[in-house]
Amino acid sequence: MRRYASVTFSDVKITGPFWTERLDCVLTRTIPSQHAQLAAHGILDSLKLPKPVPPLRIPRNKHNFTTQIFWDSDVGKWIEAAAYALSHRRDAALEAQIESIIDDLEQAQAPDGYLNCWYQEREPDNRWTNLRDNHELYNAGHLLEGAVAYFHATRRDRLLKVMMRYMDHVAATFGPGPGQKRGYCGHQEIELALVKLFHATGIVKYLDLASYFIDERGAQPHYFDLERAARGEPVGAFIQGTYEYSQSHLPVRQQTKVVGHAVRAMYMYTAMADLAAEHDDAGLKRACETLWDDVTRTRMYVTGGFGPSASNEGFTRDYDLPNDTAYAETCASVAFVFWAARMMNLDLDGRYGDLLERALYNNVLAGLSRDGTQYFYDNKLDSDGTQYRWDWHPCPCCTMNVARLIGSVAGYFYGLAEGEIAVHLYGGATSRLPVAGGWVTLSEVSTYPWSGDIALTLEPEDCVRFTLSLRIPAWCPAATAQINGQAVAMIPDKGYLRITRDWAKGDTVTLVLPMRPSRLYANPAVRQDQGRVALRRGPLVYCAEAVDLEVAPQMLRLPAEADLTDIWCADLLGGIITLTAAARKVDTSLWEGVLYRDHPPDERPSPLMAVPYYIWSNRGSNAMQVWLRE
Ligand code: FUB
Ligand code: ZN
Repeated sequence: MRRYASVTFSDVKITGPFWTERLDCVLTRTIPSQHAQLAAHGILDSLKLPKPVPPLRIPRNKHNFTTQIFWDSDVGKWIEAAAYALSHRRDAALEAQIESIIDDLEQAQAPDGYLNCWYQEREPDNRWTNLRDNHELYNAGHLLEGAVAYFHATRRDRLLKVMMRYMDHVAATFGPGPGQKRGYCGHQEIELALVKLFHATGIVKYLDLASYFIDERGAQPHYFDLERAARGEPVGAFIQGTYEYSQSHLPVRQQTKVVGHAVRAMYMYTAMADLAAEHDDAGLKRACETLWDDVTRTRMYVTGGFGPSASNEGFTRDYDLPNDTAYAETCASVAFVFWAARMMNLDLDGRYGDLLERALYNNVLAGLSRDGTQYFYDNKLDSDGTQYRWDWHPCPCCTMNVARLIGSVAGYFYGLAEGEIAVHLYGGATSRLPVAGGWVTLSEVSTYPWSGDIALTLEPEDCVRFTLSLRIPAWCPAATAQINGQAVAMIPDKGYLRITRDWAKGDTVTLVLPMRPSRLYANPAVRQDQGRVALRRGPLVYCAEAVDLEVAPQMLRLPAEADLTDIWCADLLGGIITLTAAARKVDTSLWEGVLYRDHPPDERPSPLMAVPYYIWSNRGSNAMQVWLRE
């Protein structure tokens, strides 16, 4: 069933200014600073076993839980991000840091292959006794992704071998066979990692284990019930008290609503889409499509954020998308990008690329400061100015997630199928791609997302016939294209312009995706957005920040008839396009000491300037709003 395969990031060179700047920042600033933070917070030290058990660094909460239990995952994610950096540019000092961590992990690994620094240090007798809460397999999944990425980047397989020994242990422990535990993790992640391990090694056992974990989830008798009873705990006495939280309330094929913890959900859907492709499993694909429609039609922020609620870090009700309390965890949008990429491989449908792009350019990028060292965990769409990015977090999951996605962003640009190259993302990239039995070098030059003028040059080794499929974003109804200066009929097929011809050296395709500032409105059922408007230009959603206004954005109104103008500001925030309009501000002068009056406030003219959402909060504490009163 898998019709398209992603072109791995290391086979695509980013050349455009937007992503080059973000990538350089992550490689030169974010990854080194994260290593320093991991060291400063005792996380690297926690890998050094055996040793006397030190005091907890992160105190337990009222559920007796500490996020320190998943420190191994932070290490795994950092190794993965660092491995992407090495694929771009080898760096002896960075490799030495990774090798030193591998020394510790190799040393820590138990003779039977088990490897979990928390359990081995603090609860050696409690292995695999609380899969529901304690992230044992989640930690393994992230270490595994790190190992696979490091192997791809360097061909060094020491960590990969450690993790294969561990996965052999996991495969022997879990499964439907006699004496095996019929368990799976309360925080999905290992499933998608095992698919990567299968791809790296070709060993089917790892794919089978991923399938087992996905298929067993939600089966009765419920494993988490059995495990709880074995621990002697009362029913329902756990952090969320519901299996929706971990999407284990039903077998995955029966799930039709996106519920619970958003990151868990997105990692699980990613693995489901992977397995649908691997096994040609139409039922699993259908489940993915149903869940995709559900979340993107009723539960997604305009910025590509997911999960409005802090209390479960996840989903609530349809159309419940509060702006000032939005959780919209950075990790959830990163994981949504993973899922969308898998869906693009199952089916070349522009809706996947459109929303991948929406999440990537907005909620994901907002998670990292311009200087690459500060982060948002939750991504509000309305702020009174009290939120600011932080340097680190007691639960630093989002930091390495945003780093690993930006470090590998080139891997989302292209897809390959029999006789076809699909271009999903634009922004300036070059790649040498295998197609129709030969090789073609494809160069795409653009300053996307600032301009939609895109120039593609094809250099096949020999003249060759294949299809070049170009995503035409749904926000762009007026796209045009030319081949060697001749207009092409614009008849996109499910969001892609598919051009089949004999391609020769030096052929050029010019694609123009006009980007005009435009207005977006939410379904009236989103009560928080009624009477409000959001602004966008191309893939970017905009917001108003107080620093650019005469008043806080909450005191502004953008009349429906106001024209929007886009302006390139070379000296602002490294060069961005701002949107401006003649807006109206509330006149507060008659409201001094008055709470209620019998007529509304007067308004005065006031200019609006809006900046891309992803770049907000880079100029100090600052009120901000995405959905403006109209
Ligand atoms: O539980 C591990 C990670 O920490 C989750 O994915 C995030 O939501 C945060 O809770
Ligand atoms: Zn996170």
